[in-house]
Amino acid sequence: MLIRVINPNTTRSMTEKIGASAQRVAAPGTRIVATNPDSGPVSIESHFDEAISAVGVADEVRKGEKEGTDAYVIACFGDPGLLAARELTRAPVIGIAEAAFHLATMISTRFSIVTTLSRTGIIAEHLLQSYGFAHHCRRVRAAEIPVLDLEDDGACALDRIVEECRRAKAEDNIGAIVLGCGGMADLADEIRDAVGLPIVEGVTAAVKLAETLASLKLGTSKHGDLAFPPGKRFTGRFEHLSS
Ligand code: 2AL
Repeated sequence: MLIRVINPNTTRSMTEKIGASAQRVAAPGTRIVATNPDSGPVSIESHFDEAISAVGVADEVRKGEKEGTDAYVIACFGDPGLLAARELTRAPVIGIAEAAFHLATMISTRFSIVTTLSRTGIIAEHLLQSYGFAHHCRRVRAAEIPVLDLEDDGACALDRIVEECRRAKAEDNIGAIVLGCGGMADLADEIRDAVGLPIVEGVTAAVKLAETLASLKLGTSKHGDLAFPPGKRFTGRFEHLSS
């Protein structure tokens, strides 16, 4: 089985870390290809960053279609371009936020999210609402870490995330914590051991769900709104998308 794990930002070190975490939980026989767009923001911390990155995610799905990809993972916590990506393939496409929300509700009645920056918290809140998980989430918390600090050993990111998770455990009356950034993919075990709660991490959750859907031959429905987009002419820098 071939799973393409797309890091929507263009920071290669983060893509490699995400790929290693994905491969660590993958079943024997699953091959992970971890990629990121050639162009776009180095980190995704705003609605603008998300909008630009969604074009890169679509490009990565189009590349994956030429390689016989069995399932895709979008490894950014805003799930940028998720529905557009689903339109481009028959394979399942899983966003790390939706994967984490689903698994968290199966092991707890209430969870909190610990994400990077307060301003990206609103993106998680919108997703909770649109996916129907708002009632399951007590609180969206931020450790106030810029995304690229997760790539910097000197930034004490782990300590700050652990501190925020401990506050969530003490104050939120929750059973589990969802980590709110693809760049936290390698931290779940250490955080769980330090905090003493189940820690749901989206990249690993999404890989296991992607394997499950692909092995059950459950691909993206092409009946209705997720059918391939209608062919049409694109202009200017998107002319190559014309069909
Ligand atoms: C993210 C993420 O997962 N990757 C990135 O660049 N920005 N989202 C976030 N809330 O920090």
